[in-house]
Amino acid sequence: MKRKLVFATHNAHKLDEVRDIVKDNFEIVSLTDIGCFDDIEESGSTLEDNARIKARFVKEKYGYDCFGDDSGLEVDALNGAPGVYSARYAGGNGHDSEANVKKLLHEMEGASDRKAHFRTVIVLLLDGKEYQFDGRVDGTITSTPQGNDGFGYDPVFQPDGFDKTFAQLGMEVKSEISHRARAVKKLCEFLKGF
Ligand code: ITT
Repeated sequence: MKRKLVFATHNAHKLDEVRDIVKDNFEIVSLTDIGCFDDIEESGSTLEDNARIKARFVKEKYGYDCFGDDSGLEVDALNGAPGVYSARYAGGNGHDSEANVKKLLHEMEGASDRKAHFRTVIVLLLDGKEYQFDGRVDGTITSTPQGNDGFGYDPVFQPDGFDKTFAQLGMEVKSEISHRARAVKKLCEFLKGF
């Protein structure tokens, strides 16, 4: 029987991306699947802190082995913003992707350096120990949104080596080269030993 591991997220897109990569020895379940609807406050000032907060919350309250992740878009010309604030860049409760993208394009008006990267940090709590994995993908911010796949900043992020955005390239490419895919691959390599 597959061993159950909680991915501390409600984000169905992220869950699909991870399940696509971890196919073998673990059954990945979400916060929704375990009935956790608490508002886990992502109060850390780094991606690492937030990933740890999510994983520890689940372990402490529900007892499951668990991993939490946090990702963000870090733009060179904006000194690494929106970074840890990527989900709520445009304010409010966050997760308004259209507003976030609009604000990003506004902040970058006239910028000649359009280099950016997505970064993911995963914190895994397994058998009483804590482990950390990270992944990064470099690219540029386009001047207008293009494509309908994916989520968040995908319509304006063009990974290096491609002439289309993540939202045009879709899951097939994303599950190979995305920040999350790279961090999850490291996680999977590690999990194979269990
Ligand atoms: P959780 O419920 O797991 O917290 P989330 O949507 O907040 O889901 P993350 O913390 O991983 O997701 O990422 C924060 C934000 O960074 C996310 O809302 C997007 O705006 C952006 N982001 C992260 N990964 C992305 C990706 O693969 N493509 C586009 N935008 C991404």
